[in-house]
Amino acid sequence: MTYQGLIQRYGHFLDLPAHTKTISLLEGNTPLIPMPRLSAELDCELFIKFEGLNPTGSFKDRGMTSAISEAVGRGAQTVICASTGNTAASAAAYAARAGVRAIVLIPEGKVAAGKLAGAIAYGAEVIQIQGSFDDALALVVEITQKTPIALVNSINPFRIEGQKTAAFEICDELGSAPDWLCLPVGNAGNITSYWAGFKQYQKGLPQLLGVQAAGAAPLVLGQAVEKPETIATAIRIGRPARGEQALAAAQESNGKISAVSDEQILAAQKILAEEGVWVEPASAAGLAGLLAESAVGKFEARGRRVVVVCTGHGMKDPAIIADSFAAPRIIPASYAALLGLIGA
Ligand code: AN7
Repeated sequence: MTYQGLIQRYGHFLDLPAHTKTISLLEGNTPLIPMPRLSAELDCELFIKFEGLNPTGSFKDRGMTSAISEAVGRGAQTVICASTGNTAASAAAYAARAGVRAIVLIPEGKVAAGKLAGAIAYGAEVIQIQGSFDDALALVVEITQKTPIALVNSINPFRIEGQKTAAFEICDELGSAPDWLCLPVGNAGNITSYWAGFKQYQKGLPQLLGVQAAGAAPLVLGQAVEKPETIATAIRIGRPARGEQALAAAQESNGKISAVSDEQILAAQKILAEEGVWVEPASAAGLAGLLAESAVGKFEARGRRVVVVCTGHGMKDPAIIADSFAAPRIIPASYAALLGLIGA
């Protein structure tokens, strides 16, 4: 059967109202990529769920197909979200597809180039807020309580419904849930969705390792972070809307929420790229957390099946790479110069 997107494939598992009008860009169906080198190093069976291969380059498309389909089905003319970037691009694309207006609020100067460009390309009205993601989220919550504008942040329960499908796909592909699922945590919608998805699908439950950036780790510190800071701008969030649910999921699964430094995140990004998978910094947090747990011996890797969720594509944030590497060398367009440079 031709692939028709997540609502078509898993709609019977999703709690969506009858008025839902499917808006799809054939999201989901992302590969579970085996990582033989990392597996050998950690003595486990490690896979990357590469969510960067969704239509707008991040996992957000799973929840956006469902949230926009519901909103449009009940007649919404305008949708709005606060975003560190990926939600903005995704909301913009699905709103464009549906022919409705999209407004996105982003923290000033802190959104990676590929995300901002995406939101603009898809035709969203992009507004920078002199504040953090958390400030922007408070604003969109207020305006959607007072006007008919539809909220498409992951506070919206239909976002969670759509994002459950990633857990379904992993179970379908492996035949059962993995032993461990490692993923970045920002506003905590995704970890909440995975846990709900695994519980519903009844193919076993993984232990969850949710990973925050050390400079934006309210769930590890046990309190909100007023001025979150991390190079992983996607998860630069100090007051996760679904923080309680994330903590409950980690605990129920006998897993944990941990924090890693920006250096650990960048190191994990490099390790993934060296095995052919380029992800944005936030998306490397899951692996960074796994490596940190393994190093202190808390993670019993041997023989385990581990899925690391890489939430967004490396192309979202080209500056992170471009800023830290020397520009490619320049030579005259001559064979001699080429041979002289590379040796042979
Ligand atoms: C690549 O786009 O919050 O814990 O506004 O872009 O479900 O928030 C993005 C979050 C992980 C964290 N990886 O997911 C937004 C936004 C990437 C992300 C997360 C985000 P949640």
